[in-house]
Amino acid sequence: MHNGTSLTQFIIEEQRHVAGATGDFTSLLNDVVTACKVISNMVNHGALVGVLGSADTENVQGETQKKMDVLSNEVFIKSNEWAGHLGAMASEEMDEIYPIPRQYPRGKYLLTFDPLDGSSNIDVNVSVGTIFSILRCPGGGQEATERDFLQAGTQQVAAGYALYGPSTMIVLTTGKGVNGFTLDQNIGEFILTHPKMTIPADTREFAINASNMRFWEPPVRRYVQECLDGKEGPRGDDFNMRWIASMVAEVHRILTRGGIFMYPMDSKMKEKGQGGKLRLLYEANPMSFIVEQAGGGSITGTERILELQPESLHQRVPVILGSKNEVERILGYHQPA
Ligand code: AHM
Ligand code: MG
Repeated sequence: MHNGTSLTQFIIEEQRHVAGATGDFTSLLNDVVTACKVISNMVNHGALVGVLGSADTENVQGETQKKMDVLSNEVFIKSNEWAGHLGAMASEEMDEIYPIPRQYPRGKYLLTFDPLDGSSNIDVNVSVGTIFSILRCPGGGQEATERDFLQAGTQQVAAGYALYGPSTMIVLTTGKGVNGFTLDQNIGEFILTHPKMTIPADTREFAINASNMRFWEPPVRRYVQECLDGKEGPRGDDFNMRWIASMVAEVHRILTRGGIFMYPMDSKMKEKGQGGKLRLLYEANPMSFIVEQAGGGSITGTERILELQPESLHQRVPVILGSKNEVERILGYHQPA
């Protein structure tokens, strides 16, 4: 039994330091946390409650949806549409934005989310997660449009993820550092277990899907080759490699012990006219906000992700994030000689 600070208490205490805070934001975060608890419970019960497998539908990106993708999306909508804090929501699993239905009051925030990231892992019982980002709605939220969502990542009010792993965790930033909370299943509360998470600036561990190696651009090839060359190579040290194919689990490892995560631009994506693999508004931006708040870096290769001006709701970008010195090295490799 843990007697520490609960996530609810933590958010309320943070709100006390914000002049003029109405409690709206605190209440919105609480609803997001509730949604994550419900998803955690479904993920946990898996095959026992018949939630594994394909839904036989496709999302806007042409990816086959898992049952749990669809269910998690519904959970997020139901938990967050009624309370009057939001103007609209946007999700990986919905083609268009979801304006708050007329029977509910509308509020001043926008919520974007990937309800079940890494869902290719769900059927094989490997960690998955939820990623979310909260923005202010420019027009106050009454008639929110897709354009209102197209804000640079630097404008995020809060970002977080839930990791459904051996334990369920929520990691959160409101722009004042990063804190991690673990779900105590006995009392149904998230408890602050990882205060002030920071990413070591140096690392000897990298994560990339090496099956794409033949498509990589020269700077990423060079970086990975130098890691693989180990002690005898230019880095003068041996490196370790991991690839979980769940960005949430990957970022969580990096927040815990450092590392670098890459889903870079490659020639295969270029040919298809695709800007990258991961989506800017509900994957790259919230993760970049968290990583930077923990002292790490996050770039496309040539640019800071948080400064990109989004052009569309489901825009994809290349992502290279993690330990600061490694991110800077890779940025350097992308500069013209
Ligand atoms: P998803 O949102 O459809 O689950 O896709 C995002 C996931 C990330 O979590 C992960 O880093 C990546 O896709 C894995 O891609 P790949 O299967 O190419 O290794
Ligand atoms: Mg995703």
